[in-house]
Amino acid sequence: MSTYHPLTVQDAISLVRGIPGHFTPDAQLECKEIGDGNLNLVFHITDRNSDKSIIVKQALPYAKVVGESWPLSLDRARIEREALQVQYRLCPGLAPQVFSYDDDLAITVMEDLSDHTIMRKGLIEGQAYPLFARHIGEFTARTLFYTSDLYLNPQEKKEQVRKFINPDLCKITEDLIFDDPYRFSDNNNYPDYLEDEAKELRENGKLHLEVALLREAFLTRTEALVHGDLHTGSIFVTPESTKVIDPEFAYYGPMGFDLGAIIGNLLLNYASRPGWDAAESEVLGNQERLLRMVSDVWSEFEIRFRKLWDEDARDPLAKAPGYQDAYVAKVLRDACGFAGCKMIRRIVGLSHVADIDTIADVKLREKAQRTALAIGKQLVLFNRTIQSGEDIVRLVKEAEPL
Ligand code: SR1
Ligand code: MG
Repeated sequence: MSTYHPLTVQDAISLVRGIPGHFTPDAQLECKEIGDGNLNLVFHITDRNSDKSIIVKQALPYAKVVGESWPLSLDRARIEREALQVQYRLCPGLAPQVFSYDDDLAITVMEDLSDHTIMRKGLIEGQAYPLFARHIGEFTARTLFYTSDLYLNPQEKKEQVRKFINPDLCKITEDLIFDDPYRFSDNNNYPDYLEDEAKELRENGKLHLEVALLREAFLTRTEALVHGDLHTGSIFVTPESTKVIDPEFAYYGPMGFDLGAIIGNLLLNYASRPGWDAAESEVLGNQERLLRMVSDVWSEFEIRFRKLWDEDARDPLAKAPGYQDAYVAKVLRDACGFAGCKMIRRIVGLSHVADIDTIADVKLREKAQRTALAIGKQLVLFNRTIQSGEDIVRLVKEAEPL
C-alpha cells in the first residue's frame, strides 16, 4: 500500500515506468508539472525516444486555488477516475482512456490529449468547432441516460449513487454557485465598478426564488451521474474531435446541470466577443455562431436522448403517454436556469473565466461582465417559462445590460 504524498516529477516518471505495456525499458522519460487548474497536480510525461506520452493526475488534499486552509477529500480522485471509466465505456471517442490508478496516492494515469486544445482557449481565439454540438450532444445523452433510473434498475442505480457521493466537491458548487453570489461573502471577487450589480444580486427576491429552486434541484435530485463541472475548460477539442476531461465534481444530480454548464460557458464567450474581435462584423459573426451552437447543443442532446429512451428505456412506465415529453421539458428548464447561475458566479464569485477576465481593455471587460450578468439573470429568472432550445436564444437576445 502506498502512503499519500504529493509526487515530484521524478516520482511520476518512476511510477509510469512500472505500468506494463507503455514505455519500453530504454525510454528516455521527461516530465513537466502542467496543472493550471484550481485543485490538482498534472504531470505530462514524454519519451524522447518515441512519440509516446502519458498524463498522471494527482489530487492535492486541499484546494490549490485557495491553499491548505481549504481541505478537500482525496476520495475525489477515485470518484473522478470511476466517472472517467463510466464515461469512456459509454462514449469511448469522447473521453480519455484510464490506463492505471492508485487510490492511496490519489492518482489517475490516463491518455495524453495534448494534440487537442482546451476549448475555452480555442473559443477565445475565435475558432469554430462545427462538430462540437454533435459530440457533446452524444456525450450528455449517453452518459446521462445510461446512468439514470430510465435505464438502470432502482437498486443498481442506488448503488451507483452511493459510489458517487461527493460531499466536498458538491459543497464547492453549493457555496460558489448557489450561495455566495447572492450575499456578502469573503469568497466573492469583483471589481468596485460592479458593486451596483452585486447589490442587485443580493437584493433581487425574484432571482433568489429561482436560485433557491435550482439549488434544491442540485441538492436533492439524483437523476443521473453528472460530470458536475462541464465548462469549456473541461473539454479538449480539435475541429474533428471532442474529449471531455476532469469529472472530479461528478455525483448523482440533475441532468440539466451538465447541459447548463456547457450553454453558460458558450454564452460567457458570447458576452466576451467585443473584447476580442477587431470589427463589429466579426463580433456579430462569432456571436451568431455561438448562439447557433447553444441551440444545436440542446437539439443534438434532445434527439439522441429521445432515441435512447425509445430504444433502450427499461423503466416500466417509460412509454406512459407524455412522460418523455415532460422529462425532456424539465431537463431543458433546468439547463437554462443552471446556465444562468454558472454565468453569474463567473463574474462576481471566487473563480472567473479567461474569456472575460483577460480582456485587456477595461471598458470592454466591464461591458462583457455586464452583458454576462444580464444574460445570466435572464436565464435564471425565466428558466421555468421556456419550451425549446430556441427560447434560450430568445432570452439571450432579450437580455439588456443595465
Ligand atoms: C475552488 S474550485 C473553483 C472552481 O473550479 C472548478 O473548475 C469548479 O468550477 C469550481 O467551482
Ligand atoms: Mg476541473
